[in-house]
Amino acid sequence: MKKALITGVTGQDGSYLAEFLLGQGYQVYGMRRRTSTPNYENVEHIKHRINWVSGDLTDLASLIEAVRVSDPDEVYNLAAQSFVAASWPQPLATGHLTAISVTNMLEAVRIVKPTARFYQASSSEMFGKVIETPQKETTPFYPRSPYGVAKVYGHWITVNYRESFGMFACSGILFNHESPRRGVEFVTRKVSDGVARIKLGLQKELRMGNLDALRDWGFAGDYIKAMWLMLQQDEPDDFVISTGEMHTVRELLEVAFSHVGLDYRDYVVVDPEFQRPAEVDLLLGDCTKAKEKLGWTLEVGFEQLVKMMVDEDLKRVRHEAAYLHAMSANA
Ligand code: NDP
Ligand code: GDR
Repeated sequence: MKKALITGVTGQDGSYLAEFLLGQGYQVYGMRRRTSTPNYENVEHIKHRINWVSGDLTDLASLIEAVRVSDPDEVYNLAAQSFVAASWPQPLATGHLTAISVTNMLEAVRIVKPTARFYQASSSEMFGKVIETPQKETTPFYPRSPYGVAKVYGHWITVNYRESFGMFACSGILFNHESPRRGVEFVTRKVSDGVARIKLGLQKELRMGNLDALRDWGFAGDYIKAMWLMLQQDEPDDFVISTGEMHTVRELLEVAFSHVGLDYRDYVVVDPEFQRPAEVDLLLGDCTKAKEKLGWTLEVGFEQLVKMMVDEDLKRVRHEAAYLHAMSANA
């Protein structure tokens, strides 16, 4: 039985990846950090099947121990400060968690189990300012946020450990991918949650930032398969993973609101609070290399993804509202 260690297992991608690897017959070790209130929302259904190890990205000793205890064949390094907008008010924390901690994790693997295969969660945010479209593995980086800058470091240190120490280390340059498990501050989930609340009469408006931003949005459940495929190859390499289709935030709003019979223009308010100091105007990926070398394919398209997210939020918000109603009736 193969063993995999996942950092960031409680997050969106980690939860789908853990599910997938369990389905492939892996023994899954999930690293979690200590928090005052444990957060298992995304992994509640598989919690008892995961071997839990504690560790924090910023604490090398804990990472060494996590690798020692799990003795993994594969390590998926997904943990990070992943919210771009938070990286301006917290640039140093983002640097520690999203950049330097990649070296911590690589060091833990190099010291304890250098033969383990290593996946680094790199990002299309590294491309940032448009230099070339569509963006592929050879497109130069020009990050536009402290988060993007940190991810560039994570990418190059992964490549460097591969070249310096012969480690099987891959960097997956993934474009935006979403799901009902997406954090609620990210734009797709903010919209699906907002639409559900407005539809159910619990919210009157949705305050948004730049509606003209263009993104290449895919489904997280498809993207985690690409991570696994990268670690099954004969040679380590870096791959762009994307849909090759882009849409504006405005189109996202149109699809989401019209799915419940509403017009977004009646509810959306543009609020400067959600504009970024420097924006990435456009991301569009070319994943020809992944299709050809990994045989990776997409299953869920943009509209299907948005509707799935709205439907799931409608169910959840309805359930929460019914619970609150019952509580107030009993009070
Ligand atoms: P999430 O924000 O959903 O998950 C982040 C995870 O990192 C959580 O499990 C979080 O734990 C964990 N984490 C944060 N800080 C620490 C720490 N100090 N020690 C240990 N664990 C920590 O991110 P996603 O699942 O969306 O993304 C996964 C990775 O892929 C990230 O590195 C992200 O930057 C990258 N990425 C994501 C893309 C996307 O579109 N989703 C695209 C490209 C790259 P906790 O639950 O305790 O907060
Ligand atoms: P992003 O995702 O920054 O691309 O990073 P996010 O969903 O936060 O923003 C996408 C685009 O939407 C615009 N936008 C808004 N964004 C948010 N969050 N809230 C708003 O109200 C809003 N209005 C407009 C943004 O300006 C932006 O252009 C995600 C993260 O998962 C990263 O970890 C990952 O590396 C990249 O995707 C690829």
